[in-house]
Amino acid sequence: MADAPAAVDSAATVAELEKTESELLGKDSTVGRVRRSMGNLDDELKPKVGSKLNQASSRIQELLAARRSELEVVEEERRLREEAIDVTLAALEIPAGSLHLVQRTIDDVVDIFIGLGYQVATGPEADLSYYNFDALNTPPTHPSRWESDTMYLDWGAPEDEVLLRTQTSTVQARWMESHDPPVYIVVPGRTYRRDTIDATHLPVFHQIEGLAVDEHIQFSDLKGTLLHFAREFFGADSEVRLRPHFFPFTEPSAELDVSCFACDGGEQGCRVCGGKGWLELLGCGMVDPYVLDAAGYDSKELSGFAFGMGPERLAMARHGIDSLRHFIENDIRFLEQF
Ligand code: 2NL
Repeated sequence: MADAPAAVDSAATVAELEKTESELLGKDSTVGRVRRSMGNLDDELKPKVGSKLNQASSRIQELLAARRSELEVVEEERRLREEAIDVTLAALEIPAGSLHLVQRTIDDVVDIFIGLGYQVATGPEADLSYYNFDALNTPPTHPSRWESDTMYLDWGAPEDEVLLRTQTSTVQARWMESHDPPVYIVVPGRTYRRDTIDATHLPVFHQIEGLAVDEHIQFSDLKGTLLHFAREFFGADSEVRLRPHFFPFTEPSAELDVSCFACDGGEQGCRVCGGKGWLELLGCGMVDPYVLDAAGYDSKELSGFAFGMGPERLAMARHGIDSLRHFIENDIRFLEQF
C-alpha cells in the first residue's frame, strides 16, 4: 500500500495503469483482501478499519485518475503524431511568361524620352492614305505608295483609301491636327510593309517615331537629343555621327549612326559592327515646313525635328541577334534569354 504512489507513477501506458489499478484495488489486492475479511473483525474495529480502508482506496483512486489523465494526453499526442497525414500536394508549376524582347526594347526607348519630358501617343494601325502619305509630303506618285510596297485594305478615291500604316507618323499627323504646339511626343507601334520574310525584312514590324515641334527648334537640338538617347540606350561612351539622307517628310534629313558599343572603334571581325566601328541606328531630320502647314501649324512661327527607328533593329544591334526571324518564330529557347 505504501508503494502505491510509486506503482501508479511507473505505469507508462493506460493499459499498464489498468493493470496497476487491479493490483492495487482488485480482489487479490491488499485493499480487496482486507475488505473481504472485514466480517471477521470485532464490531468495534469495523468502523475504524472500514474508514481507513475507504480513505486508502479513494486516495489510490485519485492517484490513478491523475495518472490516467496524464497518460491519455501523452497517448493522444503520440497517436496524432503517428497517424498524421500530409494533405498538401506539390503545387503545379505554372511557368511565368515575360515581355517579348521587342516590347522590352520599346519600353526602354520610350522611358528615355519620357525622361526628357516627351508624351507617349498611339493611334490606329489601319488608317487613311492621307495620314500615312499626303500629310507627310509623300506625293501620289511616290514608289512607297505602290501596291507592291503598301498593304491596302480599301481602294477608291484617294481621300478615302484605307491602308495598314507603313510608319507610325500617321499618329503624329493626327496629333498635330488635334493639339496645339509645342509638341514633344514618341509614338511606338506596329507597322506593315509588303515585304517577303528574310533575315532583314518582316511584313509586320515595329517603329518608334519621335516628333518635337516648338519655336526656335534647330538641327543641334535634334543631334543633342539623339546623342542623349544613344548614350542612355547603348552606354555613356557612345558617340553619334550623321550622314545625309533623304526622306519626303524632313529637310534636311539624315541617318544617325552610333559608335559600336562592343569594340573600341572597328576591331577586325567585331561580332556587333563587323569591323566598321559604327551601327546604323535611325533616320531623322528637320520637319519639312509643308508637313507643319498640312497639319494646320504655321511653319513661319514653328520648326521641329523628327526621327524614326525600328526596335527590332535596336534589339539586334544590342544583343547581337542575326535574323529578324527570331522575333516571330516564338522559339522559347530564344525568347527566354531576355
Ligand atoms: C526611318 C526614318 C523617320 C520621321 C521618320 C516624321 C514624322 C513627322 C514629320 C516628319 Cl509627323 N518626320 N518621321 C522623320 C524622319 C525619319 O524614320 O528610317 N525609320 C525607321
